[in-house]
Amino acid sequence: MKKKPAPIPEIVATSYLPEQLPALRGAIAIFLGRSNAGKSSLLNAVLKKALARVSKAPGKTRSVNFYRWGPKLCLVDVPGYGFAQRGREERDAWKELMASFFDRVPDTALAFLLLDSKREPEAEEFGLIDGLHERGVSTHLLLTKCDRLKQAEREARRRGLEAQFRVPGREIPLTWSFVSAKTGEGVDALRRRLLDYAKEIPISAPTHDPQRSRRGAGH
Ligand SMILES: Nc1nc2c(ncn2[C@@H]2O[C@H](COP(=O)(O)OP(=O)(O)O)[C@@H](O)[C@H]2O)c(=O)[nH]1
Ligand SMILES: [Mg+2]
Repeated sequence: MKKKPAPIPEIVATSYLPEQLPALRGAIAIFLGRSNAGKSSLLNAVLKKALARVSKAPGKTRSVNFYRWGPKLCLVDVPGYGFAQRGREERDAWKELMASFFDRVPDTALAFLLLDSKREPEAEEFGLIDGLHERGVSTHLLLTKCDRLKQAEREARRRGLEAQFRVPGREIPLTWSFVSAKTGEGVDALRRRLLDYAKEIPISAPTHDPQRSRRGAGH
């Protein structure tokens, strides 16, 4: 049997403002994490195409970027929360954009939270994990840039995460894996996971309800 060619990824929207956000339908995979975590690099590695801009200076991306990959799957590069130092106005605009975006995210979405494997998870990461869990969105933690870790550091990281996330009474079923956009480690597995996920999700009507988005803006 002839193998089906891989779908060609394309940018479908770049939203700087809430009113520019597109309706979300079908399989939605969101990539979150603070600025410089490696979101754009990983997306490019998964898509095998340099669509997302990789920044030299942290905190550059302020738009939510949507990439369509095949008829059903939409990958979303969500800007990081690492530029609070840029001033109040910009921070407030970012918060509003995030609130509007999360209002549109269906509970069938799949979230990938990226954390630089050299960094410890902090309040932002725990907050995002809890917030996504409350919305019923499954979340997988991706420990990025793992090419920079020695074997012993990996082991330490693994044990640290067990201690941080497997706390008795904390019911959040979080899974994680190491990835590197540089060496490709974990990238094929992630790509397969995305394609399998897309197979499970029917193409549905847009989930965005403007009424709901006005009421729910509270991030
Ligand atoms: N060593 C290494 N560096 C990476 C990797 N992925 C990203 N980087 C670097 O980390 C910085 C931030 O990457 P970027 O993808 O723009 O992060 P974003 O802000 O989360 O989108 C850039 O300098 C990248 O070259 C990786 O897998 N390994
Ligand atoms: Mg980026």
